[in-house]
Amino acid sequence: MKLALVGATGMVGEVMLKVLQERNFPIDELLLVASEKSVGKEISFKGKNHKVIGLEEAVAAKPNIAIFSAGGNTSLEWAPKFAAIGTTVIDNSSAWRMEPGKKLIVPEINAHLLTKDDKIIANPNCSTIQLVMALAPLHKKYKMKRVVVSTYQSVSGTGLKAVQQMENEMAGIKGEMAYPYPIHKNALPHCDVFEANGYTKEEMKLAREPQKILDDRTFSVTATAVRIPTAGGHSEAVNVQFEYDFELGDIRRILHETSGITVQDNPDTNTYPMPIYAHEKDDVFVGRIRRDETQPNTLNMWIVSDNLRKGAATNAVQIAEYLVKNHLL
Ligand code: 2RA
Repeated sequence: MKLALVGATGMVGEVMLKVLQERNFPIDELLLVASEKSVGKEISFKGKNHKVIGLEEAVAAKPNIAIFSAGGNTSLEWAPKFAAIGTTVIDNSSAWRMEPGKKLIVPEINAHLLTKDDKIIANPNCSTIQLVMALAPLHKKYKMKRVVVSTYQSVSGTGLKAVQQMENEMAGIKGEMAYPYPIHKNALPHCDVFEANGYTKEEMKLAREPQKILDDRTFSVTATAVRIPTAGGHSEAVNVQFEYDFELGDIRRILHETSGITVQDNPDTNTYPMPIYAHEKDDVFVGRIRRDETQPNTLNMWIVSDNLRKGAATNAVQIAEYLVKNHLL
């Protein structure tokens, strides 16, 4: 198996290498790919140093799989070039997610849709993945009508520059700004750019991606995405109205029984998910499960997950594992 990691020098790329090693993904040859300015850099994987190469050289090497985490523009230009020579691309950017004919995959929910013909596969947005991981099994039984979600997103979702801004501000150092305002001791209701409808791109990803993943447009999602100065993961306060009424015990049972979900929910012992403890884990953690007494068939819950792992790297590697296991390459 020849695997190319495009965006190897970024935060997600770094986590991707960690996850590939932890899960012992079967790699005979690893190609670490980045922009020209990083070509020649050395990165260690499984105790062996690998020199970073450029995109032209990576395409010429004809990898079996190329996992991209290099931004939308690079994906739009280069994913088709890899696909054209038979490489299967798993892309972390938003470039292909809503493209008709491109599949948007969370393996626990819809990996069964994948075929040998899928040469560009989209990894959903991190805040979408943790949301649908918890909602999918509940939707199956109780049928969602409307979801209201407020996110509390880690600076790591923006990248290295944002983490550096937070650390500089905490240390009282003036440095480069990733955000229009200070992030230390602050909360920015502004993730990604604003669209004409007054929502941010991040909020519209949460409004659009779940319907494609669950293949159901009978429910709607409205979101407010907020950046907060944490480093461990994204948190979400979710209010979901169902078609049918539910028993809280059954909601908890369904979530307990869902692979990839850990329920942490006991007010008597102050047990609930927190990003500081979700950091570097692959599960999606759910707590604060309670009925919304203000309207029928409605549930509140709190969902936390490491946005760089299940929100990006681990989900992409799980897609690659599914392709290998089911001989779809
Ligand atoms: C963010 N989900 O958190 C976006 C991209 N990683 O900024």
